[in-house]
Amino acid sequence: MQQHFVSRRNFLKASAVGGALTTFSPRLFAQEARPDSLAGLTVHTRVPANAESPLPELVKSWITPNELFYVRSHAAVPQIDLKSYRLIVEGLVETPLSLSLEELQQNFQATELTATMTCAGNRRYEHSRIQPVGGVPWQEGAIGNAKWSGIILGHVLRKAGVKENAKHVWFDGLDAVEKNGSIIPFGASIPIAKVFDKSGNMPGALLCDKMNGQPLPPDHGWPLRTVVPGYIGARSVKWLGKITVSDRPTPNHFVATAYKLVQQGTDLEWAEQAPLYRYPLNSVICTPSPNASIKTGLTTIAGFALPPGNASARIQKVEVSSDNGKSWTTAKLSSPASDYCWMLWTAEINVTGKTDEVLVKATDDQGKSQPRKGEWNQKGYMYDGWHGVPLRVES
Ligand SMILES: Nc1nc2c(c(=O)[nH]1)N[C@H]1C(S)=C(S)[C@@H](COP(=O)(O)O)O[C@H]1N2
Ligand SMILES: [Mo]
Repeated sequence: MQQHFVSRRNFLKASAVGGALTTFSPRLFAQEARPDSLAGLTVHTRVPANAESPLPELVKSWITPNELFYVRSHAAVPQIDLKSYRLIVEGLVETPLSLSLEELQQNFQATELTATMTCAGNRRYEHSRIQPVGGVPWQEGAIGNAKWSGIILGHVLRKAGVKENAKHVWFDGLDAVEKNGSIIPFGASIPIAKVFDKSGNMPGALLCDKMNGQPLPPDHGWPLRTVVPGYIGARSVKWLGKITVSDRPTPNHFVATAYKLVQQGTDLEWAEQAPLYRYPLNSVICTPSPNASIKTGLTTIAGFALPPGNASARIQKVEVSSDNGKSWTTAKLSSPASDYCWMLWTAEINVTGKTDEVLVKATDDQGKSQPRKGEWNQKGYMYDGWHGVPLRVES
């Protein structure tokens, strides 16, 4: 065992580029061993892995291929041994459970759903144009639509027997996030009412072991993650280790403190704000790319639109403008309308010598449209203002 450790260290030393990596780090090793997992993405950081999808790739298909799906991680991919892996279910349940992946797969019925996942920080750089914010400076590519399969969380909780005073379900990852000098798991919780929600055509939460028909890639939470349709990505915990049924939201940093909309950032404001759950209505232009040179006349633009995160919400229309929002052209929706899923769209716009930008905005079936500007907040979450792409017009 010791020998094995040393040889990995030597291997790492030998393979470190320019001597940058001098001490053995098991957390780095996990990432370095898979140098290509982010190859198709625009990388912000490698360890932890934070990388977004190139926008032109995103609109090529309603389902986002795994290798093009954004990765948002707060720590390195944990090394998990499937032989000893157990999903723990505890808290306000009659019978706590400890299940191997195989036991989960054999004792519960598999199901599949298609849902869009997006990071609450998607489009964060827009906030920074108003006033600088920290965090990964996501552009518009921290979003994707996938077929998730696995086991309905409600079935597992029923098996454990939920006690009457249960109100929230906590999820703890097996990763190790450094926060204010200590190491914590990434965690989330959702109201138990979401787990058993019947308003959509799919379960409120899934214990997911397959993404687009393949075992979950390591970056996306192998061997098991939660998928919570309609909620910000942060509620879909990767490398899931423990589920706790409780009468309150989790005290984990990522619910108790992060993922809230605050402006001043006083202790009082942090304490008063509720954790974010559902994502908002949004739309983005994916092609042409910023500063592309375009000939005057008709040009095709394409993108996606995301209905807000409740089951029945639909995109009613997507509109584009080439004259700063004075006039709007209705886009053609080119993909299925499905609960918790984005729609792809294309539009023909007339580019003139005066055009310097194209804009998009979406309206949902409640008649609500995106605001011109998103509301700034300290952590740069939920940017939902009109998306604009600057163009260079060739005359
Ligand atoms: N254990 C764990 N789960 C996690 C995270 C994390 O860092 N650790 N990041 C969350 C955030 S903020 C998002 S947006 C989604 C991203 O999922 P993806 O990387 O599969 O796209 O995972 C969520 N689940
Ligand atoms: Mo996120």
